[in-house]
Amino acid sequence: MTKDTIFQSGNGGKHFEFNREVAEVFDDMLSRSVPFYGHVINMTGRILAGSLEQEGLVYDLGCSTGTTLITLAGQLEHLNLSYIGIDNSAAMLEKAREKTAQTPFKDTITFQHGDITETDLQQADAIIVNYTMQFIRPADRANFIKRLHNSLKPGGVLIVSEKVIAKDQTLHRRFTDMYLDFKREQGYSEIEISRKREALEYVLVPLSRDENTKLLQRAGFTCVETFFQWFNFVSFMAMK
Ligand code: GEK
Repeated sequence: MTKDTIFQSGNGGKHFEFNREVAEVFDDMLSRSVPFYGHVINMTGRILAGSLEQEGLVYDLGCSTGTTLITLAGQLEHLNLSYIGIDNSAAMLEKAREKTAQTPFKDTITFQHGDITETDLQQADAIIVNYTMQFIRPADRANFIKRLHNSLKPGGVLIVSEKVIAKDQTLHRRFTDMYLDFKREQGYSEIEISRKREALEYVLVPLSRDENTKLLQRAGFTCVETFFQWFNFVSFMAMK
């Protein structure tokens, strides 16, 4: 895994982009920037194992380098599932295809290049949107989730993980401090942390846990629960 050193040098105040440079170090970046990343994938697998039938279709929207689908295909090998990952970064998908080609799952996992707010989805049994809705314009999120609801079969499962803001200012600051400590413990320097924060401003726009829950409920999901939270990172499960 190539080490993420992107923000060790200045990036000239540019906004964060999912380009080739980022794709190259993305797996290291994510494992050092998203607390309990591997655990969330593992819990997602457990949820799908308990909800899916023997056959089915699973989407991963904002699939990046394919880590989630490759891990799930291993964890759910006893089921006969097909997996589709969609991302609008060609560089991410190139990595995803390279990684998948080295696994036994090259026939079950496919990738599509596209904007997940516009791409037509087939009727699916499960949809995963991990750490990606936060990059969609807030005004577009209600429609986006409605589309996911329409694409799921009755009984289908939606998994959404997001960075969130705490509604109370003091708690928000405390949670943010916890996250900064996490990044320092992962070996990121103060300057790297602050440059990335600046680059992500207006690009990654988190909502609160309740706002996300309401979006899911308003889109028609009757059962919505959080199954994991680490300070300002939350994973939701919703069923149609
Ligand atoms: C993981 N889920 O490993 N259409 C398609 N792709 C998009 C869009 C869009 N409108 N907006 C952003 N992306 C992954 C991690 S990363 C999270 C997801 C992060 C894609 C973008 O290209 C990137 O690959 C991904 O969403 C977000 O669990 O970097 O914090």
